[in-house]
Amino acid sequence: MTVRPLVTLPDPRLRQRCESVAAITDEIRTLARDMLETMYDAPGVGLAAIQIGVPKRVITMDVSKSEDGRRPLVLVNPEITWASEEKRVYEEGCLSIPEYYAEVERPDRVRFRYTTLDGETVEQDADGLLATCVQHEIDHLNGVLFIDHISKLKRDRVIKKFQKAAKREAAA
Ligand code: K1U
Ligand code: ZN
Repeated sequence: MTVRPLVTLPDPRLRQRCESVAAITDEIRTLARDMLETMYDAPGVGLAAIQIGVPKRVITMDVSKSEDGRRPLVLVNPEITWASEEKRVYEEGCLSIPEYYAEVERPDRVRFRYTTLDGETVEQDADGLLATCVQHEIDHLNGVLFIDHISKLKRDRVIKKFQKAAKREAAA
């Protein structure tokens, strides 16, 4: 398993729509293993394949806070099939926008469907952090970032900050 480098703002790859996975191959299994390794190393509670530069509809998550072990989830071609009218606000972060956090309002509960690495189709209900995380990760697959859910003023400020940092790095 390999920890792969993270793609960060303002990399344009974060704005692309990712391709559906046609079949669960060894390449997809290796990608999922590397994503889990990268997510745990970061550390994060979720990761989308595009965050390591792979434009495929694969996400990993582990929102367990239990001390008795990890609860990794790998979702291939995930989609939200239902969302509650009730909203909840959660302070989100993003491994592609390091050290920036902001409150985001999203549906409180969702139902999502995905394919497992065994090729099985699963439909699952989520609330709490899992509901927030799966919405954040599916957004990544569509080129949407959590800063798109905050005010334009705040979004423009954070984008500018990362653009400046990237320019400084390129010049160094
Ligand atoms: O997709 C990502 O960038 C990962 C992101 C997921 C996420 C966090 C919070 C709300 C919604 C989605 C992260 O994991 S940021 C890091 C983080 O939240 C965290 C890190 C260590 C322990 C607990 C949380
Ligand atoms: Zn993110």
